[in-house]
Amino acid sequence: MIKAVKAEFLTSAPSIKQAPPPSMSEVAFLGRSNVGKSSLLNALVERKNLAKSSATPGKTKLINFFEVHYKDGEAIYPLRFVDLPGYGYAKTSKSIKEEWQKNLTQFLRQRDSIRIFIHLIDARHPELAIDKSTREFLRSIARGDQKIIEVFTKADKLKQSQKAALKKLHPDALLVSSVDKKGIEELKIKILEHIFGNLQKTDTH
Ligand SMILES: Nc1nc2c(ncn2[C@@H]2O[C@H](COP(=O)(O)OP(=O)(O)O)[C@@H](O)[C@H]2O)c(=O)[nH]1
Ligand SMILES: [Mg+2]
Repeated sequence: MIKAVKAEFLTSAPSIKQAPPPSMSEVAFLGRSNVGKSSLLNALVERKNLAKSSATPGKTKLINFFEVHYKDGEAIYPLRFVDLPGYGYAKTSKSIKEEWQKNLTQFLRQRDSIRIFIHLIDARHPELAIDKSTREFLRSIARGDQKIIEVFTKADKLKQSQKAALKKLHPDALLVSSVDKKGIEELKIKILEHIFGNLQKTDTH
């Protein structure tokens, strides 16, 4: 088991200019409002309320940074989680949306310390236009050392046959559930292996 031995909120920033110095490998999480991003972040660090589920989704347009240390056997893996504002929230005004689009795009393009983009997609609605354009956008900006991981959330809501169909269509994606914790360990492994290389599997019980 990979354990989060440290998980702390670091800071919030409204744009790349105010972001903390890019001194560590970062994992950026993005997806539509309500996709289950806060729940997934909490599940990944085994905390109940690190990433607070916001009462008014889409209102606080801040980039949140978390300092995370994973431990696997004797090895410690330090990294940062970057929680990006949920997009596609209907009640946000057009000008705020445009301003945010600009900030977010700039952040994603220019933040060199991002090693992984985690694109969250609701497993029940896998074909939304906004997710398709996000996929295209990420593919268009990702550098060679940056990995894109597509994660289908709320897998517990799908029947076995629906899960199989989704897997077939998206063989590289992960199906996860923050409710029954399925796929969480697998996602941790994918994250750590991309950033730190193959993990030592010496202490498998
Ligand atoms: N069934 C199920 N519901 C989930 C899951 N993850 C999140 N939710 C629910 O989806 C809603 C939005 O979750 P939240 O994590 O706040 O989404 P965010 O807006 O993307 O941060 C909440 O009502 C959660 O309880 C999941 O894995 N399974
Ligand atoms: Mg949230």
